Amino acid sequence: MKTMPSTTLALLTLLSVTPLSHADGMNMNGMNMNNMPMSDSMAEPMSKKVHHAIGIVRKVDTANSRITISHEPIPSIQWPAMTMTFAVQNEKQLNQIIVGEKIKFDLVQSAKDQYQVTRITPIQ
Ligand SMILES: [Cu+2]
Repeated sequence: MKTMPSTTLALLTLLSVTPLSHADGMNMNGMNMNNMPMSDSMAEPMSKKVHHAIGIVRKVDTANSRITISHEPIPSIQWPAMTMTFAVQNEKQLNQIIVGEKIKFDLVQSAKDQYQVTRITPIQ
């Protein structure tokens, strides 16, 4: 008689629903940006103000037009240094980008708590 211990089945079920990677979860929500000192007095209407930043490329996701960057502090939006994933405005921006290289990039607010990369320039 063939028996499979129910504990084994339970374990397999658990494993199958465990996320294999947290890399894609590194967005603004995951970073707990809500605790950052973005004061209400600084609240301004969503503008197309361009912010400039410098960082190291950690991941390039051309299929989803996303780039993960360990960026330096960005004083204009009061961000500390962190690693996070951005949507890029045009996936062609990712064509020449290599993981590990240092870049300067521009970002513009695209929605509440969301910023989109509008330009990427490798730094020699
Ligand atoms: Cu950030």
